[in-house]
Amino acid sequence: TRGLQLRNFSYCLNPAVGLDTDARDVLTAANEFAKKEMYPKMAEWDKKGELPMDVLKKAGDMGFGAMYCNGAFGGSDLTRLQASVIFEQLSMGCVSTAAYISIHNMCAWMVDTFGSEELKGTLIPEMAKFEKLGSYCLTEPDAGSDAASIRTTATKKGDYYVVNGSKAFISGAGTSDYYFVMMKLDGGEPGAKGIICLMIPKDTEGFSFGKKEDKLGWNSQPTRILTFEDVKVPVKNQIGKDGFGFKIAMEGLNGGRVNIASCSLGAAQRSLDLAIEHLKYRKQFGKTLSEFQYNQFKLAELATKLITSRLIVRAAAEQLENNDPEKVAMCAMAKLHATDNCFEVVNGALQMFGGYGFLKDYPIQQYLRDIRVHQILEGTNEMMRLLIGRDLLTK
Ligand code: FAD
Ligand code: 2MC
Repeated sequence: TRGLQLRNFSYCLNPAVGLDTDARDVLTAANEFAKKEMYPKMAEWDKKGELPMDVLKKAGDMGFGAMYCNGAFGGSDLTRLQASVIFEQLSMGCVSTAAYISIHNMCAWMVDTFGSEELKGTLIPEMAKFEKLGSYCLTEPDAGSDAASIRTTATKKGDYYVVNGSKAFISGAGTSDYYFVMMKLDGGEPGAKGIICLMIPKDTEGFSFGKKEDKLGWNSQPTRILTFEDVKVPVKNQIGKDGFGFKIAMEGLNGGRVNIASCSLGAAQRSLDLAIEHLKYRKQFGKTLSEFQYNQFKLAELATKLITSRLIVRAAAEQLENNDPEKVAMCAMAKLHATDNCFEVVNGALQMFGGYGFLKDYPIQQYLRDIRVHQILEGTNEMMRLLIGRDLLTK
């Protein structure tokens, strides 16, 4: 676990640079947790393909289950910047597990911000401790990037909605307890304004799961299709008002995008730390690889990509915290920049390991496999360009 140690001497990649004392304390706690509880198991979880429930419970004890939710309901009251710092550190220990924790936190925040007092009082304390797990359900087989075109439908019948339809690619599906599902309201407005969000518990009649998807990465968390056949959901399980489901989903994703980008930072930091150690140790042509100027320059380029990524992610986290009007474009920019650049950092670090980088005995290939999907999910990086472009052209 050498590379997970925080260096005390001057090191421009030090993730604590620029942070205040509180954020540094949070960083140290998350770093220790990742080093002790996650990194030693990361390869095993990749093979096993199940969420490590014991470690999630310990993460709950650390306050990582509802990080930026209100303390009144059991949340940790952390800032978005502090949460980003935590996700960066946790992903050094296991990207896939850290990323699931980020989705769970996005769900908890949606309840905390838009849910009824009753839902907050019931769900947040359980979710904060990872006693109950959450899944975010927007994508459908025929509606991915064009999320407002979803077809899962809720028909209101007295105190209940009757839900029919399906969701695709749902992280945590089958294991999670609470499903936060976006759907069309029968008879509601067309498009984004006709969408509602319902919390559907796992064991509800008519709610079933598809097979566990076989994936390139993100293997410590299951991904499945969900099917709803005449599922009865009490109206009191609705998060927010009629017509606000899409807005709630998008507001959740602003934070989700910063968090996923933070998970790419951790993978890039760790891969670069490992590559630096390898270059100093491995000899070819009678010299250590670090003595070749090509490698020195390459390291400098990769380090610059990592630092620019971290800076934009932290700036977006602060804008989100302050609810700045630019937050949507800024979160999109942070996700686009950090997930693309950090993938290049990890790929470049893998190259420095030569053939060893390709072996499963070494962790870099897992970081690479795990962060590839960050360029696709929580809105593809093409959709991030769309959001940024709209912001530029409509002001
Ligand atoms: P499509 O929308 O079909 O896009 C295909 C390609 O076309 C992409 O490159 C896209 O950028 C491009 N494209 C589409 N429209 C345009 C356009 N207008 N201009 C230019 N290019 C365009 N979803 C959830 O709701 N909950 C989850 O928990 C969840 N977890 C996931 C976990 C994994 C491992 C994966 C792989 C996906 C997950 N998703 C989840 C779904 C994810 O959000 C979608 O895969 C993603 O939004 C893209 O949708 P799509 O796969 O349907 O691709
Ligand atoms: N934050 C706040 N509001 C937003 C928003 C955001 N990020 N994005 C859109 N909105 C608002 C928008 O302002 C509009 O509100 P209003 O009518 O009040 O002006 C409303 O939502 C409808 O938006 P658009 O008119 O932009 O809708 P359109 O259909 O044209 O495009 C688009 C929306 C492409 C931005 C959206 O569909 C999108 O983000 N697609 C990507 C889907 C996605 O991110 N999926 C991730 C699934 S989760 C996942 O992958 C996990 C791993 C958990």
